[in-house]
Amino acid sequence: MESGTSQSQVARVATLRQQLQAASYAYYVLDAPIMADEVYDRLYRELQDLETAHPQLITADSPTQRIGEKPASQFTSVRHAIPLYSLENAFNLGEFQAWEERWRRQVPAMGAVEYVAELKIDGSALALTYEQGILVRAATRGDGSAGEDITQNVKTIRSIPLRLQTDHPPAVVEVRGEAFLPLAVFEQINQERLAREEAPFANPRNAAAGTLRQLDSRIVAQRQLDFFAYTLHLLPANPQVGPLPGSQWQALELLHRFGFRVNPNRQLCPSSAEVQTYYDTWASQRYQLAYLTDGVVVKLNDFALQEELGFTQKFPRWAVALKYPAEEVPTRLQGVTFQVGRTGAVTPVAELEPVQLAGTTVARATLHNGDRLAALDIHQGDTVILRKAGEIIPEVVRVMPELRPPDATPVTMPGHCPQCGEALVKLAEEAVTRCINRSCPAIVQGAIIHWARRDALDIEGLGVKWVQQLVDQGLVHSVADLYGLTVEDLLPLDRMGPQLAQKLVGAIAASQTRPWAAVLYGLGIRHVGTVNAKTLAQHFPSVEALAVAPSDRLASIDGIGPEIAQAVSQWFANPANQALIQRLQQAGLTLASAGQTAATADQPLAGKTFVLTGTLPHLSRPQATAKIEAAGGKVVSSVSQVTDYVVAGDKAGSKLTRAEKLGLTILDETALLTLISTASDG
Ligand code: 1X8
Repeated sequence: MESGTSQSQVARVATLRQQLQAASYAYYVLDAPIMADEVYDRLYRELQDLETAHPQLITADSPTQRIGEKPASQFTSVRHAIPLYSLENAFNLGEFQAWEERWRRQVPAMGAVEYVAELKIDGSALALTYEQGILVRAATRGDGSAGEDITQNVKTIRSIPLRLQTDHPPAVVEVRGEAFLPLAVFEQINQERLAREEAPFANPRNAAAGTLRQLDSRIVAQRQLDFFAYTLHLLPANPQVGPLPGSQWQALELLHRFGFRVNPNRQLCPSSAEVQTYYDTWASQRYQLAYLTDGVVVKLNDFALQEELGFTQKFPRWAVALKYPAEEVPTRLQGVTFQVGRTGAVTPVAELEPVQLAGTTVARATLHNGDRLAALDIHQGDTVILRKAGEIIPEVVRVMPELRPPDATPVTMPGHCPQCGEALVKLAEEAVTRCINRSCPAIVQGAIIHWARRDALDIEGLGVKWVQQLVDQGLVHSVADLYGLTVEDLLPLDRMGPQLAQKLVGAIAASQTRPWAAVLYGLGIRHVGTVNAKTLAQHFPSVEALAVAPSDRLASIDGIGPEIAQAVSQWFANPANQALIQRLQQAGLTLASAGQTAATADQPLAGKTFVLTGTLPHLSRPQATAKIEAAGGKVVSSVSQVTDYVVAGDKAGSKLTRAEKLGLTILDETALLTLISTASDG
């Protein structure tokens, strides 16, 4: 024993921990407090004082270890010993029955079976590892094969035991379940965020996932996350724990005995008829719960049968998620606003009387375009039915003409741009209505924000608030104007200072070195994203060459279809765009490849395709790409049989898994560099 620590202090620390742990369990897991808050606080402080005086007495499972630590710089990746599968979805009882028939075909002559029906919690999956009964690691689901180590954050969740409640803990056990934010906490966090002028979370699931990935666990500690356990894996099976659970139902009971919150609304179902009743009941009662659920999970109870059925590539065959239909709610239309995007597309947006929909408050919903507006036959003051597409984006699905106020006028697309007043244009073959005024402030603003993007001209610090002011104050009418801006021009902007202005001017100047492909992408030509821009830049080493290329020549390029080709040649045919290119050339932007031509057969990596995944120790992605391309190789984004090499760094995800499955050659950074240099020598 350490000097200065008496036997009685050791005993006292143990007693305090035991009492605090029992009180916390009663409060957070059982919802049945056994100790007054003041008493808890007094005992907690006594323990804290003893631990401060005798740091050697601190243990990983002490209740004092839940408060969070100083910020981490990043999370490390952890590979899951057993993959975290996702569940196959069934969207109605018919699909559930089809699932049942499918598994039954695999085990012919199987008689009656038991199912366990549980609520499907709309949160974030966690895998918790306990060694000798102590929580040693908590990981996110990640891509299912590897997640992130968020142990410090998870320790702040009060309903997760730091030590299993058993005298004979298994050597290693992994407990899985769902971390979630209770709705009341979610609403409160969003109110606080709005008060601080921060963007609110879209839904409790995002809020929970975002909170778990907070680098500062002290913030996590304040967020009141909660957790329901739903499965456990003994790694390996450990005889001294006593009889192992032979079924899901027994596993849930064991989890409960270990000290976890296990959802009380579980049900052992002797047949699929009871599953259907369970589903119907919770489909209508789910909004009475303090947390969000998005369906029910149905599992075959018997572990032996589960094992016999096994897994597909993606899912267990013995479980299914029976999802609820998207919720629909009525609300009143207060008006329709028209937003003008970067491409000039005008989008009608419904402004609504705020309503609760699938756990969040909705006050706006997109109406997409004029065709959709006409199809809905939406009128001022209409009562509309809202639904969440993919549970996130609210949509108006239909209106209720029977509740329409008398003399209500239909909502139609405006004839003129709400931003600049110019006449709008709608082509017969398109659903979109556009403003085609190149100096429309909404379009200019959108074009500049796109231009400044990381994957385009990468102008750091040129965010919406500056762009808005630059355009509103007439300092900038096109992206080319950025290159004439001086520090003095910027100083009058609201909240601008000399240092910031200097930095911004510097960042704009630095963008002149961005490669031709990035500039081409930055121009914002329709259908020309980063990939097409790269393809075009490879085939046309300069803007002059591209500008004169006929549409059919463009369309003959692998990956460039007729639609893209037409958009490109139309863009360059427009005199205003030709003038813009000329100004960009004068401003010193890179509008040609640096002495590079398309890959030729004598280049060492000609014809080889590469996929990059994860973070390399020294090279950034653009650097690695440049090296590969300089040697004639091609970098593509998705892994397939025809990929020659996969270059994997730290935190490589599903692409690496896929590459391994396909048996492709996997390189690390060193191997890549060796390949390039030896190939060049050869
Ligand atoms: C996901 C979920 C499961 C359960 C509840 N909520 C979820 N989100 C449960 O089994 N009670 S199981 C699961 C999965 O296996 N991906």
